[in-house]
Amino acid sequence: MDEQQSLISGSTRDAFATDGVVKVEQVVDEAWVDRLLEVADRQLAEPGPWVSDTNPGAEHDRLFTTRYLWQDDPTVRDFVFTSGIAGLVGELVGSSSMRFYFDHMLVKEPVTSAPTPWHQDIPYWPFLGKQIASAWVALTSSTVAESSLEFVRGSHRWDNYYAPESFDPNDKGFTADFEGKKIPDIEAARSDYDIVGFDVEPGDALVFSSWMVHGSPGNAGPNRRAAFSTRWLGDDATWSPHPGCDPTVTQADVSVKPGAYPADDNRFPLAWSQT
Ligand SMILES: O=C(O)CCC(=O)C(=O)O
Repeated sequence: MDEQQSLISGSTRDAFATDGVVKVEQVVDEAWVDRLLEVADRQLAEPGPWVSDTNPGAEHDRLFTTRYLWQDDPTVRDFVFTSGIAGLVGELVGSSSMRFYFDHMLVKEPVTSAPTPWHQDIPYWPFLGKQIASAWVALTSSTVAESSLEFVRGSHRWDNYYAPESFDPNDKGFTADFEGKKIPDIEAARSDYDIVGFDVEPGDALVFSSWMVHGSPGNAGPNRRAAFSTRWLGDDATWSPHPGCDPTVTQADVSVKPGAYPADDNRFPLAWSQT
């Protein structure tokens, strides 16, 4: 992905602004995919501290996520700083620079019943800003019918901020402390929404606004579904810690005051800027 600018056409940028999500095909090469799959294997065998796991140790029916690996895992660190993914997201959100927030590995073992609940990312995070987005990179093939991501098209423009939902139906975790509006039951009224999903191949990226309502079904298929999401902060991001947000980085960890741009090079390093 050396020439990431040439990968994004004006129409892709327009689609991102209108829909809140785009698929960029084959933007991450096979060598990266293989290295990231090894990270997934290592984490499944020896999970880091920030894990959500619906069925620990099982080979089936398990939604496993682990996050915030970049400070300790050299592969993740390399991916964040050298793969070109930061620039891809920066171009799409129209920012002149991108700081990194965190990485998130998501694995659905074969025949997993747990869906990823419909949610918006931004209320989980101690930030506000419209140029905050994720790049979800497929590490395995998946179809919408099985376990790929779905989005409510244009929901980044709804001006809503819904209570975070835990990915583990048996453990509300940090989301329990949030006080706010519950997300509507999208699944029960799918035809009321403009839902768009993407079949993906390894190396495809779904880049989406942190305000987008999105989710995914369980994994009905016979193979593991794995994806690696990185979370990015553009020029308009402001530090906004609140009850019920992700505790990986708290006020005690940062040199930033609430309401300020997160110019903290230790916690939110600059990974890309427009030259
Ligand atoms: O992979 C999934 O099922 C969910 C991913 C997700 O919600 C995200 O990357 O924000």
